[in-house]
Amino acid sequence: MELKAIYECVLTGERDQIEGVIQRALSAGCRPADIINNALIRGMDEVGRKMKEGDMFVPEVLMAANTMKIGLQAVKPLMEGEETEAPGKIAIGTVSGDLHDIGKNLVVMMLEGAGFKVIDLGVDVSKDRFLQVIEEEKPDLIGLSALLTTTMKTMGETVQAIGGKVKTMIGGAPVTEDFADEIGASGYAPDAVTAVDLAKSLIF
Ligand code: B12
Repeated sequence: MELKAIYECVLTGERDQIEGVIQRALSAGCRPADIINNALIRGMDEVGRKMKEGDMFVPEVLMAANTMKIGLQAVKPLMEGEETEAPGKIAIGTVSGDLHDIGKNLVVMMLEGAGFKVIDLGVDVSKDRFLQVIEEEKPDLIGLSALLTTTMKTMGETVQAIGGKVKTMIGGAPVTEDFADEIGASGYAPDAVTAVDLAKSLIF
């Protein structure tokens, strides 16, 4: 019931309502992970379907996306601090030309929740910026996100430019394991939970 209300809020872009609805769900005993996976992400999936079918357009999608962001912020404090010792440093960003950041933010949140130190480079991150961060921050791992078929190309170029300097993990809706092999990325994860396991396996 409560999860359905959160899902509806994302779908209709009710950004003023989402926090209250989430608080009610938490008070009713819903787990933060369920709120993320079974309400927020499901809502965004449905938004994606509607966008594809031409039932929703960019302004409405943007409202839904903002609502999702506020929702994620409300659950974030509850996901942190499960582990204490930082298992590694990860720099992550959405590649050049791509402004989608909801999935990337979710990955950041889960990695932080798992104790990693995360440098969030934001969106539209150029190849040179990734290289600069590798030089300056010496991360153990680089994460790259792409949501457009056009920016998958940029992702490939970026991974190739990074070469063997640091391991790379990639993700985003159009990205696949095969694509990761094709561009020479160290690993691919389909979602934020798997991204944490992947990061651990790549760093250790
Ligand atoms: C929200 C959204 C937008 C919002 C973005 C808001 C924001 N701040 O992110 C706005 C309205 C701005 C937008 C704009 C555009 N969008 Co848009 N958008 C979407 C939508 C509906 C949802 C994306 C999303 O947030 N999903 C929810 C998150 C949780 O899922 P996710 O991103 O896949 O992330 C998960 C995994 O992929 C993985 N992951 C993600 N990143 C990473 C990184 C690593 C390292 C790892 C390991 C894992 C990982 O973990 C995440 C969590 O589980 C998708 C549809 C879809 N189904 O994907 C279209 C979609 C991606 N958009 C699309 C398009 C075409 C556009 C525009 C070109 C539209 C336009 N005409 O202007 C612009 C492009 C702007 C740009 N230059 O980037 C198309 C892309 C088509 C294609 N094949 O390239 C899609 C698929 C819609 C469609 N069906 O047509 N969009």
